[in-house]
Amino acid sequence: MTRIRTVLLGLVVAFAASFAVAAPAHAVSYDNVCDNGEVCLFENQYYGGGKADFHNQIHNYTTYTFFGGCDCLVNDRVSSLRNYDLSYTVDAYTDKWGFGDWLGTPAWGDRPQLSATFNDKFSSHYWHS
Ligand SMILES: [Ca+2]
Ligand SMILES: [Ca+2]
Repeated sequence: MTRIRTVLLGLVVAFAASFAVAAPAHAVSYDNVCDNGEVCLFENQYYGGGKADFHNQIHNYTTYTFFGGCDCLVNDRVSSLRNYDLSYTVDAYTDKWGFGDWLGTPAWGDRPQLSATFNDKFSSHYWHS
């Protein structure tokens, strides 16, 4: 009985280990690193000041804080952004939940200097193909 349990445990460990080896380095959303598949938002123009990186859509920026810079809420403070996804466009909106004016940034595109319409106004973003 003990022997069978040991073998089973060994199989479980081997299974888990195979996963650990096979899985590619996974991009972590909101970890202060702009990875492929994310949109990076910046507090200042030309990607300066605080930074926030997101893999998923975000309905409401008031629940997120910039890494570095002002260390303040992302909402209504974004002044430049970069789309690090290779295939999806990111649409940023001036209001929560995709309301208000919107600006699309294509895959691998960037916005170093947001116009007065959008500067310090974004509150949510969504992806689309
Ligand atoms: Ca990241
Ligand atoms: Ca700003």
